Amino acid sequence: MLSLCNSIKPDIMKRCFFYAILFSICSISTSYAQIKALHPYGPVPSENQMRWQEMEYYAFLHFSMNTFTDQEWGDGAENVSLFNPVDLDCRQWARVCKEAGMKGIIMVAKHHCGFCMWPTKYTEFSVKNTPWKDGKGDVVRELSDACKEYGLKLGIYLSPWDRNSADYGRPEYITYFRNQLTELLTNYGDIFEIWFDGANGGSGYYGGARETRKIDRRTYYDWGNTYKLIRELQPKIVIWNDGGDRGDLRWVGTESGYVGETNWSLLNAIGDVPEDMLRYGVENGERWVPAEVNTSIRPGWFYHTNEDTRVKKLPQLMDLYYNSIGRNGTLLLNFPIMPNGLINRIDEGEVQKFAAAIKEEFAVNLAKKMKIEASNVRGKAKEFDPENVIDAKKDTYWATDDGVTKASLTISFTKPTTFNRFLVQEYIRLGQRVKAFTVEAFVDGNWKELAKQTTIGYKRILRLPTVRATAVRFTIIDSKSSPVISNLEIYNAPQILMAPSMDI
Ligand code: FUL
Repeated sequence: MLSLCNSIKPDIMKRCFFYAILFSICSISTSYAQIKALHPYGPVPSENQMRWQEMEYYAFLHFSMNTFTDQEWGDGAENVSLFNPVDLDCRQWARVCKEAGMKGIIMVAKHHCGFCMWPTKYTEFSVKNTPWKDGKGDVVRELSDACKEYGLKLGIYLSPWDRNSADYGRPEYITYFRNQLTELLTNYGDIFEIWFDGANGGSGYYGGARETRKIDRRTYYDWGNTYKLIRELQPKIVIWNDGGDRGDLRWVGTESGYVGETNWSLLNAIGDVPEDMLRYGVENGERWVPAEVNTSIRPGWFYHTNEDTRVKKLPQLMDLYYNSIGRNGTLLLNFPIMPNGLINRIDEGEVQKFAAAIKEEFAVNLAKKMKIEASNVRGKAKEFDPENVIDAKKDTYWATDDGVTKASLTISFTKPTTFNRFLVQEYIRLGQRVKAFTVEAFVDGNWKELAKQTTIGYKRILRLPTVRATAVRFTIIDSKSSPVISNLEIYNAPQILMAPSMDI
């Protein structure tokens, strides 16, 4: 018996030892996995919204019958023979936009007057009955070709309100509207964004009826089924809609060119969206609906000669940039096309200066290759190392342990360094989390607060007073959950000096 025990014992002991090792390996790796796992917090962007957000800056082009009648809104009774842009050159539009650093163009294919810039099968009120190219022209086709040539994405503005159509206000119009959408989303390649303006119903020509027609903007267009059609035809599209149904993107409640400093990319799934929600988003909103800032380089959306002296200049364009892209929004900047079919040289000149200034401001990232330390690193893991915010890779990030919603990153310069811009990005694929943060500079042995701000989101850029410092401290003082920061940059932007100008 004893000899039997003796012979079993070493075997049992070996097994016990083996299981003990296995158990400890398992528990170590489980707790490591627990530390590491970082789950999305709240709503997150779709792939389409992500692709769109990364475009940052793109153009709007307003060109229609209004261009020839010197109006902002046509009533739908315009004479088509007025449309004759003799020098029309969509390659010029694309070149100007490309040189401006834009990533795409959204063109007005149909404004409220109902005039169609492509030879649609469904109405006579289109380019096909104009003197331009003897009715053989197609502005959407020409722009789509030019965008392909210049590597730009194409977007379409199709006004739901149609002041020309005899059917507007009746169920038949919805079929007409969807037929037009189908043409536009089938025949011109990939469309990155579709834009449905909020102006809906009122007085108009309406096939000669010349009356006022009211619709219920929530129910009339049956947006649910229209969206289904759009997504079938263009699976990669994003929908902008200010007309009664939540699309993928939101208006910011103003056309003056800014979104709130606090800007959550969230809204509630249903319910009214008052102006302050458009401006700031909703902190605990149930859906990801990011902000697009739309504005024109001139006071009007359409071209008016008398606005040639009122084109936005560099300081205004810079404000636009920081108040849109710098506040977790995108910038949709409009060029009115002239009756000859070209973008005005003044607009081109201003936007080129703007592009050059942006390039100059963001030329040298002073945070690159500097020493960076964090007050907390999730699981002390390499995967969440603070170095990730200065590695120029958009899919790596710094994150903190669960429950740590207050944390800082300190960047030490190798020598005293002058700077005045701070850029920071959250890794929004895991949700928008940061609620408040500060930026401080280490000047003459003391920390000096340069800014105290709220949200970050996809990108936040701060214009700071110019300081000379040996270190910068970025502190998240409040966050919905562990902050996840993917990028941080520091710049010293040159001062913009403007020659005094006189409006004639
Ligand atoms: C507005 C429209 O009524 C304007 O004419 C312009 O198209 C602008 C972008 O949206 O609401």
